[in-house]
Amino acid sequence: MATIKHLPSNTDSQIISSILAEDGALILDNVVSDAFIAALREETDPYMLGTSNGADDFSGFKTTRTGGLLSRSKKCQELITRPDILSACETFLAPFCEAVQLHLTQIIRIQPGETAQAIHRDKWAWGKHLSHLEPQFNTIWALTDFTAENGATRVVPGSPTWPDNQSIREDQITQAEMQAGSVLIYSGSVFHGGGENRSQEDRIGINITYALGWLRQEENQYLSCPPALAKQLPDTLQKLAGYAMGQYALGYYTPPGAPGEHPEVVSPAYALGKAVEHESMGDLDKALSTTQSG
Ligand SMILES: O=C(O)CCC(=O)C(=O)O
Ligand SMILES: [Fe+2]
Repeated sequence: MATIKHLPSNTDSQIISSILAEDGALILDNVVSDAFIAALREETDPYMLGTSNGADDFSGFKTTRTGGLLSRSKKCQELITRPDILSACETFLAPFCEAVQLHLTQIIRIQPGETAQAIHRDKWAWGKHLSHLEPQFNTIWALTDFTAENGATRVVPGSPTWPDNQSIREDQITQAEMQAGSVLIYSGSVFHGGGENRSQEDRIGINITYALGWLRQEENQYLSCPPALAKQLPDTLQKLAGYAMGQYALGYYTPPGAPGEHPEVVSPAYALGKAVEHESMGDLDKALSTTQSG
């Protein structure tokens, strides 16, 4: 049976990127401490406990999914912007974009009795239109141990290049068993799904995913974290959330107001009260350059 490689937390981003391209998944062991997890849970447990179970089979009738973590949790913000993860993400997605963005934040709590989620590719969120490229870099941070019994993510290593209609055999599936504080990194193309929870305990993970800057985000960050909240974020997070131009002309807006009150065309950063270049659509030279950046 295929296995998921376990690597140390300081693994080089190039190595992460090449294993991810081939296997579609890997685990970095023991990246964050128990104290970090406790602090994150203190911030997020009230929201998790206030979340109802999913309303369909895919979301899971015994699974809670809690989002909006960009504005709800400082510890989650730390995870989102970890330089080692961002660097691996940027290396992995560089062939397909100028900039990466935050795609979603979600605490996934699989409760006892939950059945296995259907095996899928996360990039199907955009339909089956992206078969030819890799749009996504995903993490699930284990907040509890992930075991075969409690619903550790099921993964089909080596599946990123398989056709969308490939039928998956049970013997091709393994599970991302890992200790709390470890992280499963997986691509948008690998076949995988949440596991069945046959234990008496919750399996809790925090799913933080990133996508090509020119795609629509799965979690709408402008509504989950509107300008009034985004103003309080560090610059890197504002940009990752989407409060920046995606590339030339991508994502500009026209501020509402009286005639002449505002510049006609501005970067989303303007909504955060930032000084922006008036009437600028971004970096035209970069957009028209014939050399590839990635
Ligand atoms: O919770 C998990 O282990 C994976 C869930 C998943 O793949 C999904 O909801 O798309
Ligand atoms: Fe998934």
